[in-house]
Amino acid sequence: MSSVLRPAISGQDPLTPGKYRPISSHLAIAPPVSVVIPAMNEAENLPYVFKTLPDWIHEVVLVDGNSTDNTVEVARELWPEVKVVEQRGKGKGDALITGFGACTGDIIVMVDADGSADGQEIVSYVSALVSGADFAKGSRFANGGGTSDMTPIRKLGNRVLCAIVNAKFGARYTDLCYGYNAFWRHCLDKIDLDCTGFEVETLMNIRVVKAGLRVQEIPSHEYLRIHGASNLRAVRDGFRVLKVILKERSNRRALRRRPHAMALNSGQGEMS
Ligand SMILES: Nc1nc2c(ncn2[C@@H]2O[C@H](COP(=O)(O)OP(=O)(O)OP(=O)(O)O)[C@@H](O)[C@H]2O)c(=O)[nH]1
Ligand SMILES: [Mg+2]
Repeated sequence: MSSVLRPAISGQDPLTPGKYRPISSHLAIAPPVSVVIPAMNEAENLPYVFKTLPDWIHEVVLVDGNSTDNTVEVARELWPEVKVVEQRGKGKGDALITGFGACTGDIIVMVDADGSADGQEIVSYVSALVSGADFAKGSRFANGGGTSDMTPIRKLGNRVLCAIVNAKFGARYTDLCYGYNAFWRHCLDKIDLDCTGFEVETLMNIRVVKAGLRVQEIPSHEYLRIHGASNLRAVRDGFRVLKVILKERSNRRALRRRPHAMALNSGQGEMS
C-alpha cells in the first residue's frame, strides 16, 4: 500500500496547525495582519474604531497627524500594544505611506479613524487575500455595500471619477475614493506610492491595475463619521484626484512611446 503525502500549503507544514489562527468560525489563516489607522484629532472616535477590531490582528499602527487632542493617549489606553507613528509630512496619503512603512505584517488593512469603518469587515478582506487576491478593494457600491456618509455631490463626483478610471485604465471598479482596503505587503513594491493627500486611494487603485495585480472588490458599508468634522473638501480634493488620474494616464502614454521603458515595466506586470 502506498501512503499519500499531503502537499504543504503556502510553504507551511500542514502538520503544524498551531501556526494557523482562527479568524472566523470557518477560517484559519497563517499570515500576520497589520491594521493602519491614519488619525488626526480623532480621540472621540477611537473608542468606536477599536471596539470593532478583531482580536486576532497582529498589530495596529496608528499614524498621528500632529493631533492637538489626545488621540495618541486614547489609542494607547484602548489598545496598549498600539504602535504609534508620528507623521512628519501632511495629508492622509503621507500618513498612510508612513504607516505602511512601519507595518511588519504580511497583510495590511487600511481603516479610517472616524468610526465610519466596521472592523468586523476585515475578515472579508483577509478572506479574499488568502484566497488569491493581491488587493482587496472596499466598495460602497458593489452589491452588499452601502454608505450613510456620502452627500449626493460626493456620490456624483466619485461616480464620474470612477467611470474615468475604468475607461482609461481598463478597470471595472464600482467605487474609487474609498479608504477601506487591504493588500499583501508585496504590492507596495509594485505601486511605489508618491502622493500626500486624499488622492492616495485613487492612486493605489490605478497603480494596482497598471501593475497587473489581482484586484477583488469587497462590499463594504461606510457609516457616518461619529464626531468631529471631515478633513476632505469635495471640490479641492476632487480636482486632486482628477489630476492624479490624468498624470497616471500621461505616464502610461509616455511609456508606450518608449518601447524600452515599456519592456522594463512589463517585467513587473502587464499594463491593461
Ligand atoms: N495622520 C493623518 N490622518 C489624516 C489626515 N487627514 C485625514 N486623516 C485621517 O484620514 C481618515 C479619513 O479622513 P476624513 O476626514 O474622515 O475624510 P473622509 O472620510 O473622506 O470624510 P468624512 O468621513 O465625511 O469626514 C480619518 O481617520 C482622518 O483622521 C492627515 O493629514 N494625517
Ligand atoms: Mg471619513
